[in-house]
Amino acid sequence: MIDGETDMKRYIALATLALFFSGCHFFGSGNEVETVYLTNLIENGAKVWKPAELEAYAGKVVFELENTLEEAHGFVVKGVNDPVVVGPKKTVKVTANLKPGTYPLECHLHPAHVPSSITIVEKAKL
Ligand SMILES: [Cu+2]
Repeated sequence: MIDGETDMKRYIALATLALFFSGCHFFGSGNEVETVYLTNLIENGAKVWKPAELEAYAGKVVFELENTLEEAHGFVVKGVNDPVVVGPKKTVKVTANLKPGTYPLECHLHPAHVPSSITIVEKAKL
């Protein structure tokens, strides 16, 4: 009974925290860092970073890169950051400072690796 209550309190605390962080995107002060998630996998026989298209606000963007495959893959925000290698079955975080525009997200290790793209938009001024 006591254990159940503790679990419930823990759950509520976590749920509140999750709500707080998910709300940041809309109500943030403008200084928070946005995180986007990309997963590397095989789709119809091709190596792809998914999703194919991402969107984020201008400023610092953290790319959390999950490589689900058995070989290393690369990641570069073209024209912005240095290429990074994500090892087999590894997750790596890369931070890039991005101005408004659309940037290809490429694997520099495999020319056939299908790129994704991210569109950066200016934060709305209230
Ligand atoms: Cu690759």
